[in-house]
Amino acid sequence: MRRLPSLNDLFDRAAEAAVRSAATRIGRRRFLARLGGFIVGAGVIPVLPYAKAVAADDDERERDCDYWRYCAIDGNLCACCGGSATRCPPGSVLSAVNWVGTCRNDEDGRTYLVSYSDCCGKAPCGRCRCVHNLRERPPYRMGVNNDVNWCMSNDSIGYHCTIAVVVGLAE
Ligand code: ABN
Repeated sequence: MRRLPSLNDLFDRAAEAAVRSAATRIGRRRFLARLGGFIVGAGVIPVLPYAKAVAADDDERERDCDYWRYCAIDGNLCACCGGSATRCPPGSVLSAVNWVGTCRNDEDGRTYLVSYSDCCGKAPCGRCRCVHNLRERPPYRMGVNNDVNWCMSNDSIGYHCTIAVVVGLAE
């Protein structure tokens, strides 16, 4: 009695036929190039959701006012305004001057110098207002006071939001 082909056999035959036909139609070199692309692509695609998940975690941390880098911030988090903790949103410009804080990162127990800059030249973002005054000094020491619109030093003085860039270890 003749055995019915299994699903695996059918897949094997279909794949073989497709590969043979592609190899004769497009030539060996181009076929091998496409096969290489397919293999690399197939390896990368399963990684994408993971990479996205990691990026989403980072985004979420950067929108949280209690994120360690924001220990001396006073402003609206640019991460909630189309930018990130370190990047001004499109259409806004970094302030020419900024202020600094020293923040402890509980993950590694070390203290870092963090530079805060305002992003300017666009209507106020208004989202994620975040105010911490750790080690803030009175306004006569302006570089270590955060209750100032640092866009005043720019051509376009409108305040949009604030970013926090780690400059280095404070110790
Ligand atoms: N540096 C943030 C900010 C902007 C305007 C007013 C107060 C504080």
